[in-house]
Amino acid sequence: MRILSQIVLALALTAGSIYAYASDYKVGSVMAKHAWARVTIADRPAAGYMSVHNMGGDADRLVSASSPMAERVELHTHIMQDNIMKMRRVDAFDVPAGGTTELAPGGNHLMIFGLKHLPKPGDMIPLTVVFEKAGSVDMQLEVRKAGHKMKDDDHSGHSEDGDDTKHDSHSE
Ligand SMILES: [Cu+2]
Repeated sequence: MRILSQIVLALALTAGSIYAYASDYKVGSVMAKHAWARVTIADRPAAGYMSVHNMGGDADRLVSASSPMAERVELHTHIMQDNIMKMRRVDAFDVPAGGTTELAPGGNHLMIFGLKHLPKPGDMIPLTVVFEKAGSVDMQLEVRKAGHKMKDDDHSGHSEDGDDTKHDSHSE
């Protein structure tokens, strides 16, 4: 039994990427969980989501992200303007001390531009996220189908399709 569990552990370690979605990515006192990406169609940017927990006593900020699989990654948020949900680029996402910052559909998200190839659901997008204080951490975003919503999402009234159309205005 003991030997078996050691073998299982060894397999799990070598096949790390397969279990990436279940992984927590920790750097300093910051931990990212539930990292996933929504990919629509070619030529449209993908969106990256995760929960960021700050277990430390000092506020931190997510200041940038990049991927070897993409041209660039921007930090975006949604704002209501004249009753229309719009996306706006921001410089950072605050991660308060002892708090959680959610990157989720309809709110803060990472916008992934210029993917070198179109990933399929279940594929991974490698991503490096940089925190002002904690430093940088490498992670994998699990690709999910367009329109997918996490069960614990509660962003009612947000249109997934409209969201995607507005991404076009960001492409230059
Ligand atoms: Cu966006």
